[in-house]
Amino acid sequence: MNKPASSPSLSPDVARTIYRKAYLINRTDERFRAMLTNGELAVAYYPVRGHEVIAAAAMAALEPEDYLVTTYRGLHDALGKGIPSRLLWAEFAGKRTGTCKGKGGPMHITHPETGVMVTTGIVGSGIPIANGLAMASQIRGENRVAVASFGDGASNIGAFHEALNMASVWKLPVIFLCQNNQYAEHTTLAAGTSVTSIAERAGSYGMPGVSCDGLDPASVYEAMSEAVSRARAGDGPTLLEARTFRLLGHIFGADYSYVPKEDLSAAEERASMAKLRQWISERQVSEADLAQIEQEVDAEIEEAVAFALESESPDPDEIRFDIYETEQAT
Ligand SMILES: Cc1ncc(C[n+]2csc(CCOP(=O)(O)OP(=O)(O)O)c2C)c(N)n1
Ligand SMILES: [Mg+2]
Repeated sequence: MNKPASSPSLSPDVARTIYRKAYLINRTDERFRAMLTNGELAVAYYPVRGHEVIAAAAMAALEPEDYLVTTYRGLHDALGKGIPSRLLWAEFAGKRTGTCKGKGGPMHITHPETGVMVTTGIVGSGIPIANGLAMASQIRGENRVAVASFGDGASNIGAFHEALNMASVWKLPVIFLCQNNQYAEHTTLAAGTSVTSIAERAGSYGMPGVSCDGLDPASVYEAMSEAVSRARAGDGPTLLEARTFRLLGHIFGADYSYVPKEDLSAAEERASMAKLRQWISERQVSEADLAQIEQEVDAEIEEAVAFALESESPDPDEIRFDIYETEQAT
């Protein structure tokens, strides 16, 4: 089932929220890459350019207490879900003030207060974990939904198929959000995946499969809102595919000359932030509102960067603490 393109039903408030999130993600990603280029930070980083709208619009359809499990390419999801910038930056910089006291780094962001429960570097491994969170919510009667965010490549992993089957049998309140960016590392979708639309795979598990345009805020927001309502009503899971294009290499600094130039420039044009800004301004969001959002977000990032840089690194003596339950810092 394909979702229609933009609908005018998205309210100005939601449009404002989506723009704030998308702008924050875009600027954070840009600032981070600049700092890696300048040598101010040295850490493995998976750029999220091209994924801003998916995270901003999908997470805008959730409540703060809903759960999220994401991946190594997860900065956009974590920020979209509402993780505080300064805690995220401090963790990315490996500082003790970060979400995981600097011991997790970018691939292991966890912040239960905003529902960011797990970030994994093992492809596909977060999907069954989201099932577990959804099951906990179902057993406790909490009405929270769980979102598993993953890539197109992850839909070829066994854990994806096992998790979709069980979620459907148990009618779990879970949404499988596949961010299809057309590449899994250096492998194209066509070279490694038996279907052209990941949403088609839902049919094998008796759940709705929806494909939306990941560069269109209304398409993502509406598809996600529908999946959330279904989960909250006790009607079970949805596989939601959001189509986009990975605009940079798999990991920061990697060569991506294998990506056809014409595909890249077409996607860059569609994913332009100026285009998103224009789209938002047509939803009764004034120029003054947009400028204020940008100013506030820019200040938030600068404050978070300063906080991360000024914070202390963890003491090497605590390396085993907070890993095993029995070995805690006193
Ligand atoms: C189980 C497992 N196999 C292989 C890898 C190496 N690996 C890291 S990212 C990646 C590609 C995943 O592609 P996709 O799911 O489309 O996510 P994307 O990076 O495009 O967001 C692979 C194969 C891994 N981390 N885990
Ligand atoms: Mg991919």
